[in-house]
Amino acid sequence: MRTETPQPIRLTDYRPPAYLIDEVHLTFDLAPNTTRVTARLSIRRNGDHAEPLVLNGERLKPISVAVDGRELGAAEHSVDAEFLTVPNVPAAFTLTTEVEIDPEANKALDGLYMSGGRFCTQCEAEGFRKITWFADRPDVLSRFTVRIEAPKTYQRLLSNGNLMESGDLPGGKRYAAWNDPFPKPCYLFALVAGELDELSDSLVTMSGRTVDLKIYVDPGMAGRATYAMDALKRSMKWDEEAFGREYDLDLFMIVAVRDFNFGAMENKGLNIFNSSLLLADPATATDFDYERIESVVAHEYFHNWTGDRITCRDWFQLCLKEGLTVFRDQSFSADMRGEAVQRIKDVKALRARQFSEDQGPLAHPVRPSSYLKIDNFYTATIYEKGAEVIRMLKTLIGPEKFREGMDLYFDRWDGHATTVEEFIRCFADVTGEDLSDFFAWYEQAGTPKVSLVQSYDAEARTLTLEFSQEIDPTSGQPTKRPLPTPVRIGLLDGEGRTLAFERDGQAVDETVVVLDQAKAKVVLTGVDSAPVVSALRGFSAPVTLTTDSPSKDRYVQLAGDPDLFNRWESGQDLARDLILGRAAGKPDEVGEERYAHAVARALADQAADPAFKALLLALPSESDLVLARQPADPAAIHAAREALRQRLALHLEDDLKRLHIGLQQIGDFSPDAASAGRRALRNASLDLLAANPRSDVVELADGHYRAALNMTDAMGGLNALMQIGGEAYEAALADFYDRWKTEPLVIDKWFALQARAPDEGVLGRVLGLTAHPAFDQKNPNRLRALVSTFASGNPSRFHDPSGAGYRFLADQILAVDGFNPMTAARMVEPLGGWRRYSPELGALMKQQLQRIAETQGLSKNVYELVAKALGE
Ligand code: B3K
Ligand code: ZN
Repeated sequence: MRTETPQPIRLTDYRPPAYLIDEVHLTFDLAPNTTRVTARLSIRRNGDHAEPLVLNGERLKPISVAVDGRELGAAEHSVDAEFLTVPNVPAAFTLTTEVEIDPEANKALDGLYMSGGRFCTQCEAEGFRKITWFADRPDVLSRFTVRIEAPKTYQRLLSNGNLMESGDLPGGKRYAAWNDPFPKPCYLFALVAGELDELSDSLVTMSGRTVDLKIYVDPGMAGRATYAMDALKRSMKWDEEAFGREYDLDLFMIVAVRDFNFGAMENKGLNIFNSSLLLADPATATDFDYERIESVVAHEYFHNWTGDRITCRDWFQLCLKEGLTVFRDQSFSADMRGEAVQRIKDVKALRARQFSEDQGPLAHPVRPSSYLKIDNFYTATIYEKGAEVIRMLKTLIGPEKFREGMDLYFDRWDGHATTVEEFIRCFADVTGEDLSDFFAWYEQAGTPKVSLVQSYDAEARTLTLEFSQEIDPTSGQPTKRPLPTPVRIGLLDGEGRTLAFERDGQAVDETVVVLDQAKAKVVLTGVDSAPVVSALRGFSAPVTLTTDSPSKDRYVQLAGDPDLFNRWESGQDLARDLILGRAAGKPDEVGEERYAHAVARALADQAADPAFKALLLALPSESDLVLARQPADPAAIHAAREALRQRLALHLEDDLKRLHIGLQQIGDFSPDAASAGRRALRNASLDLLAANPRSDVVELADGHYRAALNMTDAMGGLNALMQIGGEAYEAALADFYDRWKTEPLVIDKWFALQARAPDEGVLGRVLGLTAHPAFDQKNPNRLRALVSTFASGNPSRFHDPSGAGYRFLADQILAVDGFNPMTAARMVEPLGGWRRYSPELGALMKQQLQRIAETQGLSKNVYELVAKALGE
């Protein structure tokens, strides 16, 4: 165990900065092991008191410190592992510092580091302090001028803003000077240097300005950036139309790098992307990759306003930029790809990641009130639940008032760092409503449990809906108050037709009931027949809903609820109950047949979108099912889910084979949503057929793999073979590796696929793969592809009763923590939910957490998560 317990940072301790830094001049003399950084900062006191100047700085080799041109002696300043302190400074002055850093040795991938022989940076949240001494906090906004000097081999020298000049220097070197006219916090600083190919384009903005657009990628890869460029242009137009937001600089650049701790980063004017979220062509990227690229390119671009022009006062306000920007990218994707399908995918992701977080020791509010390492708070709660809160706000006040509030926010806070309170105040101001109750959504952790009891009075033609709401205690929040929750409701008759009704005397097809107390009763009138209640349409609030509807109502909904989200949801509910029943030793064979029959009918619906049908065909994932019943038994869930898949495969065999043939690609590949939807349905059909491992199915899967004209289909075939295992699978795996061994992003898929295999030998295979020459623990994409896919994506094998899966994960976490704490910490989550499993499994998981906690020299990042998981 660590000897000193790290102290948390608290929201209530926020103090405005003692000093502001208006201008920053940085000079980088780049060399892989000895980069010299000279910083000239114009600093002024913020307030009346003369306080010591304290700047953050870590892993810096000090060279010199000068105030107003005079170098300070040893007695005039001090440097420790975290800070530079200058006790006496004037009210306004220039501080000039020189430090040396070693980007090549930086395997933590924050600050300035090297990836593939190129220099690149990642500064959010606290990486800038590893580049130079600075007030590394988001409420210090400065104008940056950056000069980069480097040997000529580093052909491109990039930083934020506009290029001022560039040219040759003596000694075989070059330089470039950049200026960013928009004041920004240092977490948005970026620098890239190296050999890169450029894809360039331009766009005329709403006010008629031409913006140059450039995407930089590994040499030879420019052709794979065309989809990202297209997505960027669509995002820029969309933000103009949907939010009135225009791009502000003359140049917008994106750079793709291979070694990156997460997805991408919104540095002002110079976004840096994990190459997996930027590069795509039909041969190497799946439709899922295309979809993610579109949404992440949009997300980072949208940050230009929600994040860069208006930023966070402190890191507790992270959801101010992240939740809001996720909401914006989800809205964009819905417009690009269809609202219902997008909503279903977003809700699936929310449940898989955020609901599980809420059920575990790491549950925290959308705006947390304390942390040890802010890096650990880039969570599904901040991002995905943060987006849900904005969505509810829009539902509650309506789209016009929402837009008015957003306009006011942009107007009022442009150029500032602000808080969630101030954001909400904009909506209170435009509506005249008191939104203080709503604010509790930001402060209270946990997923509300809403239950609904319905009673119909045929004589009075009334439907009474009785709601109750409760939230389980979470760490540090033993009691909860009710949250204002919008529940969108429609009614169907027994045949599945929309049943109109009256609410407060008005005839309507749909209504929103707002629950603002622990209990609420609503009477709908003019209800002509016993209704099927379609509640929480479009997943109007991030809650779990239980109703007293009989399963026959779910079948009516599955057959034709006009709300496609609820149509899909009713199928998932039916499947979940059947699987959990079987896992608990109570199989319902009649129910399973009935379900298979209903799915067949839904598949036959000619009006339905193939992408939607593909979602209908997929059963709830094992990870979702594990969350639904506790203590969870992953092996029993796996077996029960497979049994239902087999029944579906048998029952639907002819339909699935017909779809498989009928949806074959005709003509050229197109990544658009409609074509992707057809591929999704075709691959989902094959996936289900593979539940029945007969030789004709093996042949079908093998043929599918070998005939694939794109990566989506190749992975579809390989995935079906992987489920069945055996010779055909091994041969296809070898073929795939051989074919793609020079393509890192494709080889990541090869590793990940093997980690998801259901067979008993999978852990042995995964262990073997850690010794494969292509495995590289230092590359986060590769590491996650193998280790995190196994731990999170293969519950029945990860939770092997021997505890070997847990031991493997703990070994990996400890090894990675030695050089990349941020990424190591992101691997802890699968062990964190140990209380949800049987006492035997839970004890083995806990044992590994304890082993990690007792390791000497553990990073704060891993320590925080492990300590929380152990309940310390
Ligand atoms: N803002 C970055 C995430 C930074 C994560 C730092 N640990 C990307 C994004 O959310 O857009
Ligand atoms: Zn973001």
